Amino acid sequence: MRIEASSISAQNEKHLKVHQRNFDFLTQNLSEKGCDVEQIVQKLSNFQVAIPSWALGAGGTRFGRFSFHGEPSSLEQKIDDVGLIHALTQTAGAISLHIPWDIPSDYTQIKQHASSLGISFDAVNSNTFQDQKNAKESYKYGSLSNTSKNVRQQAIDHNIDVIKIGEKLGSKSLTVWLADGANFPGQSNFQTALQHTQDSLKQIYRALPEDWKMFIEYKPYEPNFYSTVIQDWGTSFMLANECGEKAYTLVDLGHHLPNTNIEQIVSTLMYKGKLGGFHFNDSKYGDDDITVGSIKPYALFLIFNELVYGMENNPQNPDLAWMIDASHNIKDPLEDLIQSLEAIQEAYAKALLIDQDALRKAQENNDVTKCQEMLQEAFRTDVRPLIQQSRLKSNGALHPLEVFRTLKVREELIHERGKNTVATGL
Ligand code: PSV
Ligand code: MN
Repeated sequence: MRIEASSISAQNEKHLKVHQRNFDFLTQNLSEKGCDVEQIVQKLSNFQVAIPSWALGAGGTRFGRFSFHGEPSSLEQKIDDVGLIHALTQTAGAISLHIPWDIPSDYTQIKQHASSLGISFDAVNSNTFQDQKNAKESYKYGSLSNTSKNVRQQAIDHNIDVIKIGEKLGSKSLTVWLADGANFPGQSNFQTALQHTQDSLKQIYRALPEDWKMFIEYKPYEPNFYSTVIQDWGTSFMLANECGEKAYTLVDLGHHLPNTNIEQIVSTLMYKGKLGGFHFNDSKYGDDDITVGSIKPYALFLIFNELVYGMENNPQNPDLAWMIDASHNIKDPLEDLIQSLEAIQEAYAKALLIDQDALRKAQENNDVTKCQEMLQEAFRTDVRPLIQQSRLKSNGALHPLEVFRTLKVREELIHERGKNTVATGL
């Protein structure tokens, strides 16, 4: 199924008058405060977030999995799903593949298919947290950190294969997330595990094409519950520095212990030019992978405030790779992803309202009350007309979720694909 621009604009017709009124009202208010509304709308239009191929099927938990039917059962269909989200939101122009879940059989055809939908290939992700069928070695006790040289070599080779697959697709980065760690005290020698991981990452780094980046993700716990080799941003940062200038830290919002000040981590990494990418999701307790902005929208806004500051003031930091990394246990993944994209755009738009120079001045003067007021004033502004305007300009939907339902997208997908298809992924 494809959604034509004409059916989106027909749906937009119904809301145009109200949208114009809201947008004009907000534009006037913001302009009086010195905001450049046109520039903000342009920045929102330019902002693209990759959709992970593994988030298009039902996620499930270790207790069960409930299908919502019509899941994509091939890479082509996963790209179709991202195409649907992108047609509606104009914000999801890329897909991030996980290997070996998504190995293309015909590269030329898959590239043509993606580009016909305006979709490019973002970071490729390696998988050394599961054993693959017929694999010689097992990752039960780790991959890049394993005590066995043969296991480490298999994991290194896999990452190099993933780079080769990504090259054929036009990807420009590799994301490495390791489940390596220990479940019990005493199980692992921390220093040896770290040393092995560093050596293995350096070997993968050497295979990286000139114009590629390597992103090193960290996570405090799960699936190992006592220790994780790359447990925090400091370890990732240290490893990225050891590897070289093309290696960066990747921040996944769910990979922090409760109440961690993620905005400060973001700021430190950008200051050092080492923040490479971002995985968006939200959580209440752990790596819950739920809809972005559903639990802590203010924290997300504070993170975006630092990102905006960094994007304007840290030329030493490269452009960031944005991706949603969520799991959909009970909601339709496409609806959930649309909600996440909206929440990301909202936090970004609110952060763009902050007058960074004025904030700096208030900070220099230690005017704490004013600093807080400035942030909260921006956060309390309803910026949705700005996001809608940016979508309208790019032929997206004013109300993507409503159009998704009005056009009966899920029903159509079930009709095309059948009820019991299952997407690859976790
Ligand atoms: C791990 O929890 C993670 O966030 C990594 O990004 C993985 O690649 C992804 O989830 C999918 O398992
Ligand atoms: Mn992640």
